[in-house]
Amino acid sequence: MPNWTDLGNIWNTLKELDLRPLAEEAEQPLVFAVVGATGVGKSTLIAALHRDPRTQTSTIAPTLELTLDSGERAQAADLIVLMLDATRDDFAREAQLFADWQRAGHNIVVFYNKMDLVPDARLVNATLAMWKGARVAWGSATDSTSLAQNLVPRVVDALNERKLALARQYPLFRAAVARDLINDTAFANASYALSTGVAEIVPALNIPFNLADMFILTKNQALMVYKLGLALGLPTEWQAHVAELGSVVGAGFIWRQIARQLVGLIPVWGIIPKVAVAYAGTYAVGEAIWHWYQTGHKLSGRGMREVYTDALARGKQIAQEIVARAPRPTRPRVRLPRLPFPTILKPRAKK
Ligand SMILES: Nc1nc2c(ncn2[C@@H]2O[C@H](COP(=O)(O)OP(=O)(O)OP(=O)(O)O)[C@@H](O)[C@H]2O)c(=O)[nH]1
Ligand SMILES: [Mg+2]
Repeated sequence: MPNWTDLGNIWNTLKELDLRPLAEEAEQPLVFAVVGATGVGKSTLIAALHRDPRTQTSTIAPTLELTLDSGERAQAADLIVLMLDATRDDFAREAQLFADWQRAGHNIVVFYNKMDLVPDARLVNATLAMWKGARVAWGSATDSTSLAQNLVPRVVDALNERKLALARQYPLFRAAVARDLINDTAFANASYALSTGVAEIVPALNIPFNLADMFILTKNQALMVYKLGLALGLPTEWQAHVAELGSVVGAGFIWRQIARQLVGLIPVWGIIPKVAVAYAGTYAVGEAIWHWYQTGHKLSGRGMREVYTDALARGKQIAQEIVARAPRPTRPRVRLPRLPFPTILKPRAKK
């Protein structure tokens, strides 16, 4: 029988999973076409898409830079970014191209660039109605903070099905995609923990999950770790993730750290602590990886404790929210067929 450390171990779990579809998804080339008038900022934006803000290195990914005259070549791209100079308002040629692309069903984000040069942001309101049905963003290609706040979430939304490829090939999107992956998995694990009911505490393990729960939660966590590695540009072999992230994600360790702090509350609080542990254990692993990526260092003991504390606070809050929202389980009313009144047989006389 597998023991606790086997079940809680992300790396052992990864070994068992078929990871090829995820790796292929992440490596499938994703093509941007950035289209706009001369000098609008296309090259500046393209450089920002590829630059890793942490290492200041750049990825190589296929991106088309197209002027308005060759705009029809944008049709080959997975996403068309139509770039506008926000200080102008004569977008006749842009509107024509936009209409053609829209008719052909292309994925388009309209981006008002050079907002830093616009004296009054309301100016763009005058032309906004031209881009009906598309996602519209604004900001400055020269300012990565403005891109992160406004353009990035709209592009991630437009390419929601291809998030891994997006983040892997274009570092500008890594923070947003990593955040989504961590939140989605932590939430999925919390919902799963809710669905399996109030925990009995397995005494030897001191965690509020039974072995079947542990298997599912750890599997989701393992997939999250692998996807994060792909999104953050690690090689596709899971062994490489072990080498890079192994000590960041100490095996099974995090579940226990988190659970230890909450497990005593189960008899009093019912299901909430269990849901909170499922959320927080997953969230903490994700955060540890994100920290490693951003700083190049693994978290110190104190840093890790801060991550737990934060994860637990979130976990409790999310648990309370999803428990309040979940439909209350009603006891199924079992109607028994009316049975004929039993005839009482006289015990047979012993022979
Ligand atoms: N103030 C400001 N300047 C910008 C912004 N984006 C780009 N620029 C500047 O605009 C100039 C043109 O930028 P590019 O990125 O070369 O524009 P482009 O569309 O590639 O130009 P062409 O390839 O010549 O058509 C450069 O000097 C950029 O620094 C912005 O958001 N704000
Ligand atoms: Mg250029």
